[in-house]
Amino acid sequence: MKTQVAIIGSGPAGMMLAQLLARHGIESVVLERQTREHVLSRIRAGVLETTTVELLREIGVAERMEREGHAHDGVRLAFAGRESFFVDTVKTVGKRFVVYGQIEIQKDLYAAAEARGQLLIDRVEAVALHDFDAAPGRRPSVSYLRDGVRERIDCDFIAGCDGFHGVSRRAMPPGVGRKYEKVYPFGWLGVLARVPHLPDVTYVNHPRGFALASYRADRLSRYYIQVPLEDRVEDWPDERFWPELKARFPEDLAVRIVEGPSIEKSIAPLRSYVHEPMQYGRLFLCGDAAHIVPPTGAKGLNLAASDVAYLGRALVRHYRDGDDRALAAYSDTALRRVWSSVRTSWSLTNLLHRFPHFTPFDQKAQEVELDFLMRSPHALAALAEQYAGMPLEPLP
Ligand code: FAS
Ligand code: PHB
Repeated sequence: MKTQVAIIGSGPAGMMLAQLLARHGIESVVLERQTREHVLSRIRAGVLETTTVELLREIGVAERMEREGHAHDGVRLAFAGRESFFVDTVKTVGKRFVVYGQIEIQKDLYAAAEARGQLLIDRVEAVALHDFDAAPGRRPSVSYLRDGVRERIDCDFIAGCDGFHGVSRRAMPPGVGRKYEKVYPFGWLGVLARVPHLPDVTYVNHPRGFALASYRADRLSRYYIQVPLEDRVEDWPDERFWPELKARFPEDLAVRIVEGPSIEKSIAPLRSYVHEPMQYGRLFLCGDAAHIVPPTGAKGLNLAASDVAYLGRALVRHYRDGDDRALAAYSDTALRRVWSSVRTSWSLTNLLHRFPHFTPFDQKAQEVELDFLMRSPHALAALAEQYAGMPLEPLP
C-alpha cells in the first residue's frame, strides 16, 4: 500500500491531522491499535483553548461544538478561607475558552473521516517504523500485523500520533535528542456524574488537597480531587467522594454541588514530560507522543491541536509549494509552545496542590503566591493569557 503520510494513532492528534491534510488533498492512512469503541470510551479533556476552537473550525469539524459547546469568559480559583475569585480571560486578554468533551471531538473527527472515506485501520498490532532517517534513496514505510497478516505502507512521511505509550518516539535512534520528565507525588481521582454543574470551571487549593469542578453538558458534571498516588478507585466509593469534594470547596460553592451516582471513576497520575526534538528525518511526533502535561492547566489536548496546526500546515507547504522550511523548523516551532504550556501546567500544579514534602515555609510561600495573584491585575492577566491559550506563531 502507498500513501503520502502514514499516521500512527487515531486519537485527537492523528484524526485532526488526517482531517487537515484531507482538506488540502493530501492522502493519509491512519493506523490504530485499539477499536473505535475503546478510543471513544476514554474520558479525557474538556477545556478547549481559542486556538483549538479555531483549528477545529479551519478543518471543518466545529459545527456540533459550536452548537453544544459552552463558551466561558474565565475560570474561578478558590483558596481555603478566602472568597473565590474569577480570572476573567475576556476582560484581560479578550479570549474565551470552550468546554466540550474530548470524546465529542473524537466522535466528530471519526464522523468526518467516515464521510470522506478516510482509510483508518484499527486493531493493528506490532507497528514498526522503517527507513525514516531521510538518507538518500531511502523511503519511509510502516509495517503492522492485522489479523495475523503483516502489511506494509510505503509513504513520504510518518506522523507519530500514538500517545505517550506509543512506538513512534521509541523508534527514534537511541541517543537522538533528550527527554525531560517530572512525576508529581499525587494523582487525580476523576468522577463523572449526571448532575447539574457549577457555573464556572473552578480550581480549589485546600489543606485537604486540590479539587476541580468542570463538566461536559448541562447535566453531566466532571469533578476531580487530588489523591495519594497509592489510592485505588475502590478506596473512593461515592459516599466517601462527595463529602470529601464538598469539604474542599468554599461553603458558598459547596452548597451548590449536586451529588449523584458516579457513572465513571478513574485515577490518573500527574507527570510532565517533553521529548526533544519532535522530529527525526521523515518522522514527526504530535501530541502526547512527544509531551505530557499534568491536566491542571487543561493543556494536553490543546497542545496536540497546536502540534497538528504546525505540522499539517508545514506538510501542505511541502506538497503545494515544494517549500520545506516549515517542516525543517517544525520541532523548534512546536516546542516553543509546548514549553510555554508545560511551564503553565507546572506552575498551576505547584500553586494549587498540597505537596507532602512542603515545609511550613513552602506552604506559606504558596499562600502568598495565590494572594499576589488575587491582588495583582498584571499577574492575573498573565495567568489569563496562558490559560486561554497563547497565539500560534506564523510558519517560517
Ligand atoms: P492519545 O493518547 O489521545 O491517542 C493516541 C492514540 O494512539 C490512541 O488511540 C492509542 O490507542 C493509539 N496508539 C498507541 N500506540 C499505538 C500503536 N503502537 N499503534 C497504533 N496506535 C497506537 N488533557 C487535557 O487537556 N485536559 C484533561 O483533563 C485531560 N485529562 C486526561 C486524563 C487522562 C487519564 C489522560 C491519559 C490524559 C488526559 N489529558 C487531558 C490529556 C489527553 O487529553 C491528551 O493530551 C490527548 O488525548 C492527546 O491526544 P493524542 O496525542 O492524540 O494522544
Ligand atoms: C475537564 O473538564 O476534564 C478538565 C477541565 C480543566 C482541567 C482539567 C480537566 O484543568
